[in-house]
Amino acid sequence: MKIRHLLGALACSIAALAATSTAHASNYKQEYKLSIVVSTAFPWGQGAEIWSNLVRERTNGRINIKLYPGTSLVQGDQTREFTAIRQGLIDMAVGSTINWSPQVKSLNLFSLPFLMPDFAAVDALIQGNVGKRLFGDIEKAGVVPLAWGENGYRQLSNSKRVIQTPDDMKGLKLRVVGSPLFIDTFTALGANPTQMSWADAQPALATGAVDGQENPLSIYAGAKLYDVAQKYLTLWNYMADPLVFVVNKQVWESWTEEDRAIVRQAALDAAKQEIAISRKGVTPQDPSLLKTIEGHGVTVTSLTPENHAAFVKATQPVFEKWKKTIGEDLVNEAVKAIENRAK
Ligand code: X2X
Repeated sequence: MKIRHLLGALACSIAALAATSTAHASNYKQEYKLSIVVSTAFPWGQGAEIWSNLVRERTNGRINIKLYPGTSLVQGDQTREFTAIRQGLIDMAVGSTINWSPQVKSLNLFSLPFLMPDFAAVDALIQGNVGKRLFGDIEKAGVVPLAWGENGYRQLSNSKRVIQTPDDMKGLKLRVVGSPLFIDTFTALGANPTQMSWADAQPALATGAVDGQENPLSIYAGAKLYDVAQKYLTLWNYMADPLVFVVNKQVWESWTEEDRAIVRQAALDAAKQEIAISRKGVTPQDPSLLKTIEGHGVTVTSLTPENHAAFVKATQPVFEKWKKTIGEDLVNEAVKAIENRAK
């Protein structure tokens, strides 16, 4: 008797279990849309591809991700990407802090001019408590952040002249990305900044509608900007934009605990690889990408300590102004973390 009851109860709970797992499976979409600005020809897109492959393999195909480069799910308007993720028009993304900073103000932290002198400084922020606090802000804004990646140190290119000092920037028409902070920075330097999406930037450079732009070397080289007259390149390391691997909240909650753990770990693994790829060829130890760029007839200029100091000084008021928007406490913590970084 007892055993029969036991078996009966067991059968019931097995049936219940099976029911919940089919319920889960039927909640799952056939395909999850992942947004990125640039394709798999760039470290950024490769990071997204690694993530999606790891997830597909480790979930045995339960979670199937498709990449949408060119921010095509929002018609290329990268400043609308974050809102679209929150609303569920986009399921997942690997996005730049710059593009999401209109919605998550504290992400402007990384765009503060000359805050982060080197990769160790970037790491001190994203791998430390500052990174945790920023993930808290993204979460509060309704999106689930999983891992930090990297677009990279943004260098300045133009078609007109060598730039060594702020004076050299006078009147240059420069394409900048979608946070008002960039308009402030380039206005403070005497240039004439104009905000446009990456999709619009490339034709604008090709036709000479703008004289220059700023982007990591992987983007500059991958998009062959030396072929659209961007022959002067200044390495000034004025800022670097991290990438964030995220999932829409409802999508995240529709997955089983097991699958969430897989997606999170895959994001961490992919992001780690992506950071390594994005830093390749742009360090003193390995300048291979720089050499390739020089091979296309580009004049590459580095700043002397004096000229660097002149840029820092000219942009100091922008730093101070934006410190308030970002949060003084967060900026102070970031500055301290950078001072104490492992070198
Ligand atoms: O638009 C840009 O410059 C890019 C590709 O770097 C970003 O999306 C931030």
